[in-house]
Amino acid sequence: DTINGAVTFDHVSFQYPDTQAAVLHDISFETKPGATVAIMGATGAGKTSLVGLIPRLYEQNTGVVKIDGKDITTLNTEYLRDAIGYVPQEIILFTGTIQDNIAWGKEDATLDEIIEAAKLAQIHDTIISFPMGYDTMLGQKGVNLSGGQKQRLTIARALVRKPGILLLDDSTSALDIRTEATLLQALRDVACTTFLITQKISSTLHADLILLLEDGSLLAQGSHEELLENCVLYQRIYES
Ligand code: DGT
Ligand code: MG
Repeated sequence: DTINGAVTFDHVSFQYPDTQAAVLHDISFETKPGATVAIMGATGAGKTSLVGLIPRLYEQNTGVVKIDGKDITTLNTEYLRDAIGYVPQEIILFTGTIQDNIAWGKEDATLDEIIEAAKLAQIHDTIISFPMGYDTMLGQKGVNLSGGQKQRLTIARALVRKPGILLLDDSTSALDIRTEATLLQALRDVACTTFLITQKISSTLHADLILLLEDGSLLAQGSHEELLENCVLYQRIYES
């Protein structure tokens, strides 16, 4: 069972179980399968919390989250975690080969699948430029990757499962504008719905939908042109 990747939030609110204050307030939006959704907002605005609700890392308190029209609370969690690729804000790489790092969590991935994921993540050319290619060791005994290379490696790790939805939590912050644009286009080409948490206007320019969060509320949503016209905060971010 693959998913198409239509995501709907319908009046969703959320607070962490151990706290009193709500972190997300009455969030509603919907995306088409294969869409690029950029999420912006200041630190603490609720961006990571919002994307965490999609694979049910946390349960929303009120409202409904739907994937392909189905309430996610009725879906099997194993299935959800398999269908959704999640690249967390903190990068985790271990001492081992590049191939093993990409296959982490999906140890039965074939080399062909690993290469396909690396190509999609725009890191294949870098990998084959190393004398040992996919067998290159990372860490103390091997190469040291740049921040942007590490980010793309962890994106490849998520893509090896061929997810219908990809969650990128600030995972393109170290990429140059062109590489990021190529990555987003490649994800579009394979119809992978992509949620991209970002601080950069360059990443929002081509998004189908931009969600601008402020203190856990959706201050504005729309395309770049729509937000430029209608949202003072977005204008300010654009001009800064
Ligand atoms: P960032 O990554 O610094 O740009 O910030 P966001 O936008 O990703 O914010 P987020 O969702 O991590 O945090 C929103 C609020 O929720 C903030 O007041 C901190 C709080 N919060 C985040 N994670 C947890 C958690 O695991 N437990 C509790 N109790 N609160 C949390
Ligand atoms: Mg965050």
